[in-house]
Amino acid sequence: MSGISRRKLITTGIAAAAGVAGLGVADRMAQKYGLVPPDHGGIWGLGETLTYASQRMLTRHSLAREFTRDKISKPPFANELAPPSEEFKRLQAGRFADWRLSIDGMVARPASFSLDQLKSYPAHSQITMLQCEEGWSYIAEWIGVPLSQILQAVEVHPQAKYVVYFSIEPDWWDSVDMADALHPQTFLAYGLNGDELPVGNGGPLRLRVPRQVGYKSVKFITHMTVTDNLKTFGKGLGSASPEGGYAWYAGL
Ligand SMILES: Nc1nc2c(c(=O)[nH]1)N[C@H]1C(S)=C(S)[C@@H](COP(=O)(O)O)O[C@H]1N2
Ligand SMILES: [Mo]
Repeated sequence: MSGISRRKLITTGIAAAAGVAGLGVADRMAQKYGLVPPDHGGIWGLGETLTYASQRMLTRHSLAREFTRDKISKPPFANELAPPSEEFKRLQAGRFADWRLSIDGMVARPASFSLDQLKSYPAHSQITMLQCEEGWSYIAEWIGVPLSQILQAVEVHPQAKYVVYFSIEPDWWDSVDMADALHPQTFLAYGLNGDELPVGNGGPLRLRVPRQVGYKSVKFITHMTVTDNLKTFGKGLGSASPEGGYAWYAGL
């Protein structure tokens, strides 16, 4: 497909999603509101941009479905895990007292939080479904602090566009845009179903992103960077997932 007709299709999709007339308008909107995802594959990668842009237009403020307590899955099953590293075992032996979440990048006050410090913020909870791209899912109560609270504490620069987050597992890192980072259901989760978050489910600390597919909810979070440019991370596609063929934006 030629560059021009691709572009036309994208802007037609955005125009439809936004309910505006005219491809020129839609084109300018896509640029202005940053609706081109980092893994778009070319100037106008058709599928990814269309999905991301129309989801963002339609669901920017929507909430993931929350369930009543009787819908919680028993027992919550966990995905397969790689064997823990020596570093992880050392932290676990110390009951995670030395676990830290550091935040840097486009923030006024880079900081490092212990679990106790994170728990000193008002705890929030949500009963939501975690859906794996492989087709299975479970419903659980997630307890933690909304990421927005912590981003507020470190004072994110107004020009910031993304939050990149890293696991103690080196292959696991991802990012979300500010709409998802500041979304009220995006949690730094340290609890599950009234208890500590089990290691099998990403304990002691995991990012919970309930509006996207399970792989965005990265386990064992140790570091976050706030940025306006994803090109300098990994292969520049926004996360490890597109490097393996999965979409950066995996909205439900
Ligand atoms: N660090 C890390 N995070 C991860 C994974 C992983 O293997 N390592 N698996 C991902 C995938 S593919 C899914 S579906 C969910 C599974 O969450 P669960 O183990 O709580 O079921 O975690 C995601 N986060
Ligand atoms: Mo998954």
